[in-house]
Amino acid sequence: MINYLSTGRVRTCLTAGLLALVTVAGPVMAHEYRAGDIEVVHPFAPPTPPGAPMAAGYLEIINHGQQDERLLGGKVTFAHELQLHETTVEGDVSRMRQITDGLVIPAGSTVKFQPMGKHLMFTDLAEPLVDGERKAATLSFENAGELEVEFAIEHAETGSMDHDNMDHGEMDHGDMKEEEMMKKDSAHKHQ
Ligand SMILES: [Cu+2]
Repeated sequence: MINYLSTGRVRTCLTAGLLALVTVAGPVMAHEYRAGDIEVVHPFAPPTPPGAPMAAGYLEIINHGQQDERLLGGKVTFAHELQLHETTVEGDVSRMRQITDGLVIPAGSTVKFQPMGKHLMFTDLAEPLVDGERKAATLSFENAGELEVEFAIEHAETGSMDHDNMDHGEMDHGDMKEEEMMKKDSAHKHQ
């Protein structure tokens, strides 16, 4: 009904539906994987310049279960290691630390990996990540076990489901800062 359509809630749903169509129709398709109660949504990694020592990867993990899950880590063939990292910002200083004891995905929750937050780090890249390619990876979960996924190589803004111009600007900025930090931060060099 017309009154019904004019409510904010329905407009939001329609907008989301349109955006979903745009996402599916575009060159970059959302992709997802499932193992047990765990769903991995749209793993992606921004392209890297030739010779870059490492790359960041992002994804979303949904725990549909009643039990906490733990992401232990994973492996890839295009880099030496797949590490879990977290960026924290205190004042003007942002720091990255490696999460070595696994990352809890609480029951019924979604954990987003994104620029300037939790991210995956591929260390000692064997080859550059090229825009438009897909790279296979294996993620290891404590309960759900191993899950084969593919990372879409694409820029962060096209991987974002938040279709808001201001968010895009922040994400670009955040991504660049992170790349700069990756070059400078000796904690990120593989030993
Ligand atoms: Cu990092």
